[in-house]
Amino acid sequence: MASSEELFARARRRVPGGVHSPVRAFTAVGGSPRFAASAHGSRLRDADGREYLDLCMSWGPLPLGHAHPEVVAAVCRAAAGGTSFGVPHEGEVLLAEEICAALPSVEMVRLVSSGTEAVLSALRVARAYTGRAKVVKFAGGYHGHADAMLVQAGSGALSAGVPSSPGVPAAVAADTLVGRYNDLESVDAALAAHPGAVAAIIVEPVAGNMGLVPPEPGFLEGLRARADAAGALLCFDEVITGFRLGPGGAQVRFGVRPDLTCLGKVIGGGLPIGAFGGRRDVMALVAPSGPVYQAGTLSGNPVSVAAGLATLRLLRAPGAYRALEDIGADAALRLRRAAAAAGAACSVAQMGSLLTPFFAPSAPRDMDGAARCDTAAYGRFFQAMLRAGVYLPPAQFECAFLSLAHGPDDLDLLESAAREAFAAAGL
Ligand code: KE4
Repeated sequence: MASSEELFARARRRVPGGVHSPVRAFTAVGGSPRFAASAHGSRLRDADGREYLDLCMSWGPLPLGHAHPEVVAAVCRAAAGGTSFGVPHEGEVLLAEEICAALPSVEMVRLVSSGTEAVLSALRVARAYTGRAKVVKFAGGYHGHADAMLVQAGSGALSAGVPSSPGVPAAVAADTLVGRYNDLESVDAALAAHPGAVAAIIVEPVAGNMGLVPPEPGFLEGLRARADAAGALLCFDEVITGFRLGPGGAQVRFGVRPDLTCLGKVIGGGLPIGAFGGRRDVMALVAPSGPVYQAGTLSGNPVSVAAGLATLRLLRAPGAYRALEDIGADAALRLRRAAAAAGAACSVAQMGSLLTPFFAPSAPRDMDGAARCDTAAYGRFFQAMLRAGVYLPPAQFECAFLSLAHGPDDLDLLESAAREAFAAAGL
């Protein structure tokens, strides 16, 4: 196999930035991206034969770890029976039933092929249901790359310095109102400025695209009350948190019932998927039961669905979610211990199997706080961890993901690598 450097050079000739998704390009951390050769469990092997402890884990779809044998077997079985039908099949019914059983707020659901597609579809049906055009999102919130969501977006849009992307028409951006995460007064201001005009409030119930920023007590409940008072729908973007922060995602963990939910990542077990769902009276508007058009050649793809069903089944094993919580807490403890030993200004935010080491005296509560982090320090830490054999998300404004495949030896490696990296990076 060609080396990462060779592959990156070839890729840059044919692919914008040499990658198929910007966050992979190491823009925020410097250096050249590693090209994967294979991955198993908690480990990623690159084209140069180097093995890393993986804490990016494909950005969230793999709570069981890479290439879980039962997921791979389910994928192989499904593929051998047909990789795509373009015709309804049992698997898509089973996955829809499983999502609705796990998420009480989701009475009906439509499968799609990405989180972006789930969000853009959910917002379309919210606009149709309310007859309104405007949507409230939050600075640093990332909901995929649909035009309306590339306004003060997080994740790669932020890391690449284009939170509000060129190419999004001003008329579209004008319908996207931006609040401050954990700041209900900012939502009041947006709603008051546009009375009767807001179709939906869309939020990551636990923000993962500024780095990990949990909701402060009362924030989600406050959004619920404000959506009700304004006649707007509340949409939880649970593409990261769905089936990760418990079988009921963040909405069950925090006890706040949205009108619409967007899912992705985990429900596809590492294969392309997304889903949007919610109240039956809202989803009934979606074609062909209603007039809101939404479609997809590969929606409900049998191979993606098989991987998702196998993943959700394994997550239902007794103690699986408890173990995910414990692994995440242990990983955060190790990083905090290493930072303290180094006297590094690094604050580790953690919830369940999500965590972010913020290079700041305290973990942020919103995008302004995240923006004050020392992203250059994160870059040095990332590179030092890479040299020590640990692959973190290549950007400060992202979450690290743990999995059931991350065992005690992995966490020991994480801690020893972090001690080395804090020292080596002069942090
Ligand atoms: P996709 O279209 O990438 O499947 O999902 C978009 C999306 C929607 N909502 C949330 C909360 C998300 O985190 C995402 C995608 N997450 C990023 C990582 N922060 C995916 C990685 C990438 O863009 O390559």
